[in-house]
Amino acid sequence: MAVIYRQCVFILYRMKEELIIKAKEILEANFQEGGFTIPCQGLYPFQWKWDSGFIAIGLAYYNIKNAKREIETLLNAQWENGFIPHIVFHNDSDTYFPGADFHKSELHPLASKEYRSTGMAQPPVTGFVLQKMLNIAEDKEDMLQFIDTQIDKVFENHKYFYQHRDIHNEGLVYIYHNWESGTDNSPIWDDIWKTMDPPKYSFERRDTTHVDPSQRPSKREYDYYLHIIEIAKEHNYDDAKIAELSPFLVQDPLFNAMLIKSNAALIDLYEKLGNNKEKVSQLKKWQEKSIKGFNAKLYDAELGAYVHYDLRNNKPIRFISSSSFAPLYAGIPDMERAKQMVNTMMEKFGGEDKYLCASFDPTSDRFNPKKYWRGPVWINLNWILFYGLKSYGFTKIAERVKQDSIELVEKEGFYEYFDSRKEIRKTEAGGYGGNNFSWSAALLIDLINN
Ligand code: 9WN
Repeated sequence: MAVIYRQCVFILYRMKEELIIKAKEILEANFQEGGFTIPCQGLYPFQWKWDSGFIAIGLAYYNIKNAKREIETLLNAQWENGFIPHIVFHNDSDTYFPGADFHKSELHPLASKEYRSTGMAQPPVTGFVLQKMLNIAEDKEDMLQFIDTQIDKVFENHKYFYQHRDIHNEGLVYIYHNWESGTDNSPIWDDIWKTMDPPKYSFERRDTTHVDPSQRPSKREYDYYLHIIEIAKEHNYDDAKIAELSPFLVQDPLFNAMLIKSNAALIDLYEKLGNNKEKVSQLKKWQEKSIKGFNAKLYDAELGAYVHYDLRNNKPIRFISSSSFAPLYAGIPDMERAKQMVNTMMEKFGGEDKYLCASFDPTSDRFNPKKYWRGPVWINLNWILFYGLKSYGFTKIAERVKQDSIELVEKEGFYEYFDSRKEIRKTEAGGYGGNNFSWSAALLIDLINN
């Protein structure tokens, strides 16, 4: 018996070692000369903001130099007003649409003069990524010195959000585009699209030449996406004008939870660095207000989860997605709420026939298990949920999220997203979107090491 047990442990150990080797190969292949990592070849040929953060975490385990470069390169593209763009177009590539010529970041007077980019943000993960890099690094002194050279840029980015994106002074910042959320075609936005009637633009999609169109947003959805950017461009990406005119203006629980988690990380890091009393006290003020505003406005007691709020149309968007549980990672709910959330998660997303955690409520008629953010499991959201659940003491469920993530990658490969239904594996593969996807590789390295 003991021999069989030891053999099983050995096989599992070897399988995990092999996964780590493959993950490192992917990250190496996707690392570019300019000092950044593309999310995957062909489909996403530039540097993306929240991808870069997750990637730096994986790199920190075995290549500190590249982990630092990843962050430095991203932050070098910061605008003079503190804004950090969602895509930095380091190179010319025609495999992606819409590219730099469409976004025209140069319209904004304070945009980077060195790098072309988009004029929209993505979830602010960089603060907690720096903290995580410090935890991983063996040479803490060296990592702290590096953090010292970068941290003010992240602080300025948070200042930008609170100054320009919290129009009602609630401690909650808005996103003006679904691409800012990171969860691009979530069914959460469907009712907002119904309030819009954009022109039918003619353009050449590139994503559907890399990936089966049934796994990507529709042409009409792209019309909505482009239309919001056209409005922002008409006003040179002016924040006040966007807040006044954008048909899409949403307080997103995932985006705000990432900001709050990063605030806490910046407080911790500034305290470790010393001599930053004013910044720490400013961060604490933002933090207190944000957590209060978040709990007062975004929790839906009937659904037992946090929801998005549509600021343009003044109403909560009452659907549950994996973003609804992200606040656990930032310590936002009290224990009673956390328990309600976990009940909701297990009841709707957690059946034994499913992998945790679908990106959208599997019991909803808007759920689509193959289509991008309308249902598939994403490794970055699972990573956020793993740490969130663990921090509240839901150890077993956290462990399941972790094991499900590892099993999915082991079975299917390092895909961008995965089908949550276990039974479909009997007849077909369940890994979708881009393959050899960087954050799936990077975060798996971290999960296996934890
Ligand atoms: C638009 C890069 C990005 C991720 C997003 C994911 C997808 C882009 C796209 O890819 O979005 O930003 O063209 O579909 O939704 O979360 O950062 O991996």
